[in-house]
Amino acid sequence: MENTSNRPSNQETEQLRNKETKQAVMIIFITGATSGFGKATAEKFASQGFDLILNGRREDRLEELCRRLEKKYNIASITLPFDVGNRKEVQSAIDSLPDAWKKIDILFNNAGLALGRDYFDEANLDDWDTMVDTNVKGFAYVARAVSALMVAQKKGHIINMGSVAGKQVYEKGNMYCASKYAVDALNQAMRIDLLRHNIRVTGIHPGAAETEFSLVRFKGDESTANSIYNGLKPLSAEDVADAIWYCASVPSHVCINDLVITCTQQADAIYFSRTKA
Ligand code: NDP
Ligand code: 8X3
Repeated sequence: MENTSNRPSNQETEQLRNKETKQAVMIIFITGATSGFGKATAEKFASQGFDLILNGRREDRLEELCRRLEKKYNIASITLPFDVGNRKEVQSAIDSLPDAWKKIDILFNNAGLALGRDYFDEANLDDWDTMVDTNVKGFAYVARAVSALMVAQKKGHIINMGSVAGKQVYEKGNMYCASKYAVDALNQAMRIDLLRHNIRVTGIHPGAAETEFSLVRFKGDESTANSIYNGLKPLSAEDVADAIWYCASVPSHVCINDLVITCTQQADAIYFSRTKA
């Protein structure tokens, strides 16, 4: 991927890293930044002075977000559009980063989706494939590629997006739950295997949050998507971004291993207390 004129060159970025305070600017790489948690986390970290590498497949949204946040917070950013499930695209996009942008401090490994909510015996196999390709394989490809950069720096923080669905299986959750259980396992695996490289690994496991998640899950059916939040004040993307900021901003000798976060009306993946309309 070429460095276009409105993105900082290596030299420009080094200057940015050393601007006024002479303090290094921190870089966060966020997958799935075109919407929901990824987008809110980009705004949160930009507001704290982080430079951003933003991924997603919808390039127009990435461009718009980068330009807006650069202007609002005086930070630098770079768009890195690719499909996380495409192994070659993942590696070549990360390889294409200018050297200065390879000094990634935090990876928010967030891109993912649910597709369908069907009984196991009736589930759509294409939906299963897409969820596994994105939530498990894509998730692992990105972390594998970025962790290699962090190993070279002998530091880093990987924040993995799990779910309450990766802690408890619910009816018609089958393959989505399985993909998030895999995230939970890989989150633990990364923490163990990267321990010797001084890399922190955190799993975030939200409950129901109002993003584009349900609209995607129900394939554009707005009324079914909205019904998921009936009688609830669900988490917002900003609530989750604040929790991520907390995990990232604890002292460097502290690692939040696992954080489960739900709205007050949700106890776990199954139990809700909904108010009547
Ligand atoms: P959104 O649908 O709002 O955002 C999903 C993001 O993932 C989008 O930016 C989308 O970008 C990106 N994405 C999806 N597939 C790919 C792909 N193949 N390659 C690159 N990017 C991709 O949902 P959320 O913000 O809610 O979801 C983010 C994560 O949080 C997911 O992993 C989800 O499973 C998890 N989660 C969500 C919860 C909720 O209730 N909302 C609760 C718990 C966990 P684009 O389409 O542009 O590629
Ligand atoms: C998203 C939350 O409960 O819809 O992971 O699975 S849930």
